[in-house]
Amino acid sequence: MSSNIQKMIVTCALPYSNNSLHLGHMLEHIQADIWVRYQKMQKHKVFFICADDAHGTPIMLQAKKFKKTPEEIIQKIKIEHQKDLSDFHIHYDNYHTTHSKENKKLLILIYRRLKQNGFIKSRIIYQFYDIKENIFLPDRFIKGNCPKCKANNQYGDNCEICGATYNPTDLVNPKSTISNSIPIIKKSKHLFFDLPYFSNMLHTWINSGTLQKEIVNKTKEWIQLGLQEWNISRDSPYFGFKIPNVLNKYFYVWLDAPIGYMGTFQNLCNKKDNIVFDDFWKTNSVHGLYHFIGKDIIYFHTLFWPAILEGSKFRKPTNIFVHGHLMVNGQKMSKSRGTFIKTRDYLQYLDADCLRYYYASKLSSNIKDINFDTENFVKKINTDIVNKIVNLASRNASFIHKYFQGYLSNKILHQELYHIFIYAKKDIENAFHIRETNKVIQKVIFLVNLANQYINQQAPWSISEKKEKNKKLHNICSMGIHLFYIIMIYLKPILPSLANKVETFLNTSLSWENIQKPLLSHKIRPFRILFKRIQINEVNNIFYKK
Ligand code: NOT
Ligand code: ZN
Repeated sequence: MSSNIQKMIVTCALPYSNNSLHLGHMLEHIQADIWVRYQKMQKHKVFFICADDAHGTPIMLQAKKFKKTPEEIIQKIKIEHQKDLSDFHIHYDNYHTTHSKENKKLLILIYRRLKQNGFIKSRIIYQFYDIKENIFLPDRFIKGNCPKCKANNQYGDNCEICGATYNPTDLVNPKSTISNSIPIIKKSKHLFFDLPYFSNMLHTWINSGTLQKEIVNKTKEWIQLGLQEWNISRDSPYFGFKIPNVLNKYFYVWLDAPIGYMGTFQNLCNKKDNIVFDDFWKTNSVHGLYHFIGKDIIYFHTLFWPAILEGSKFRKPTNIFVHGHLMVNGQKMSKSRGTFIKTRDYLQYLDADCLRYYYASKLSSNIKDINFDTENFVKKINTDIVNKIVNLASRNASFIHKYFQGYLSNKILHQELYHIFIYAKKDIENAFHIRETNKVIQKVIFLVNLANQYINQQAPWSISEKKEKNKKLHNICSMGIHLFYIIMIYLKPILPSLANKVETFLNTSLSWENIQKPLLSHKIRPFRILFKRIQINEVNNIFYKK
């Protein structure tokens, strides 16, 4: 096995420091965490990293509003984010922040290299400026009438009514959303990254790899339309890193955010002496670099990010894993409908494993949106986990304890059935690897149904002869436990908390390499409740609470 052990860095998109995490974020973190846990069970060396995305105008304005420093805000939010993630059993090897010395150092190194290589240009542009607040206005801080359909209250970048996209200076009757005043147009010199230069390289890169089809097509479309130079600077006041030797200018948050992947990894290397930064980031690195992201930020990861890396002589990503958005009962999450759920609100009522299981049952390798259907959720958890999976253990364990002192028998009674479970391994491995966890769950449910049918047919409860001495009873119930054991190995990446309890109950650890080794003559512990049935009103407490 040791010869094909791979080393890799896996990331999720870095959550912004200005808001709490919600169930939409969890879709991504759970998907990535399952994948990483699976890879780690295969003995691959995975560094799973993430960080808070700490810079930008919104965070600065928020700090001002609460009379705090941005540093105070981002520190508090980081603690909250990390607690939420760990309570969902998302296990990062390092969780850092983009507002770090490692990130600053790498950002400046990358900027210097890009500049030396001639990829940074400067030119004057005209933007809206709020004279009351003395600040240039980002697109999202200007509202006005759509230049096309005249709908009012539209943002500076696109119209939510007719879908038109435009420049903020095209808006009719523009207003600053910060001070409500009418902004003036002011000029300022900015720095641009020469993205168009990389068009050919990007074209080759997207076609050579293993990117999802939809992503290749989307990116190709953008390249064909013609790439634009990318403004990487922002005027003061801003919360971010200053650009060296340029007065009153900061790096745009979207430049230092992806570099945050590297900064976070650097920070991990600083803490551990056996990981070498360059091994992973030099141009010819053989190690993996995988980014899990949502479909709203494809652009940044298939255009800007690889171009920045190429232009500054670092390696490019191995793959970008894109997922769709979360919907609730068929609609976009919405605060007014009561379907915009923060992770903490969920955790107050329900176990993290319920959401992990539900998302896993829906997630695949395509970028379609995932619908959270509250009734289907309750049904799936109760039927699959409680009635089928956990019940398989409980209905057999009671006999093992009552009549056989907790020892499993020394034989596999029905080899044929047992082998169906073992042979499922290949399909399940493949499904995990290509992120088709919906198929993993389908296969597991197929197996658990077989196991329960088997127990129903054998009906251990109806064996009436002296039970203590009854080999048949012992073998049937042990068979049930063996099958449960295999199922729980398969489910361990998805349900870490349940797997943990099962390890205690089965008195062994659930590991992939032991799938073929039954627990013959093994002593298990008494069965205790492993999973609680959930109620629709618990779920409605979370969702439709106003
Ligand atoms: N904070 C951003 C967001 O959309 C994600 C940044 C991910 C890091 O929530 N970057 N890149 N590229
Ligand atoms: Zn419009």
